[in-house]
Amino acid sequence: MQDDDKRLAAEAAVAEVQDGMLVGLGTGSTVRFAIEALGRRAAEGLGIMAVATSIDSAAKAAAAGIAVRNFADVAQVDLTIDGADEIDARLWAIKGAGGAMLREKVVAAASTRMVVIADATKRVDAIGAAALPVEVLPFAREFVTARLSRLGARVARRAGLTDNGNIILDARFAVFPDADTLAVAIDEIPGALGHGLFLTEVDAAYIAHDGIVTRLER
Ligand code: ABF
Repeated sequence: MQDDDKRLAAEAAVAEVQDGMLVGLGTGSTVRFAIEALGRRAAEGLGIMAVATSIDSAAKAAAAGIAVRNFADVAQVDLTIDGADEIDARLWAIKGAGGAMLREKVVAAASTRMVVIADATKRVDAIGAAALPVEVLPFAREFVTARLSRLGARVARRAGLTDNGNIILDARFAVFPDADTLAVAIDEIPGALGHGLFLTEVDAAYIAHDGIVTRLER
């Protein structure tokens, strides 16, 4: 059921893709459905290329028959389709449970339009219950942990490394601070390379619940 909703939301977003577009591909299980749907449209003759926000999504896109460009060669993307961990009515999102939020934010910022796809479990009244992931230069691990703690977070280091060779610290807040202030505060920590607060990037969201897709537009 949840997978059906992920697929419906993904297909609704893929319907926005037009011939000639450079499409940004997010990461995660919902995006996997978008990659499959986009692959089917490409097989039917839609002339698109893609950039991916993770090694995993790049591999899935190539396997689906989608031509994938190296994002390092790209300055602008037409439409990016990505998942989220939480999204609210303001189209504020927390992303990064999949660990790809730094590349996701770069690609989102490069995109003319950025669309989130999700099943209804991701739709919240106000973001903040999910852990907020912060990608951190390994060299700065304890320093950034201390700075995040000072902002009121309980901090846990996630196992493994990102596609960029960095670590992730998951920050949880008993009471979520003002999101704008928090985003600025984390942006200002040297060694914190990126975080999962997306407050300005999302232009629209397709949220599916029990087979019905709702579109939210900024
Ligand atoms: C990425 O994958 C993220 O930013 C988000 O953390 C996650 C969502 O994954 P899923 O669709 O599997 O819930 O989009």
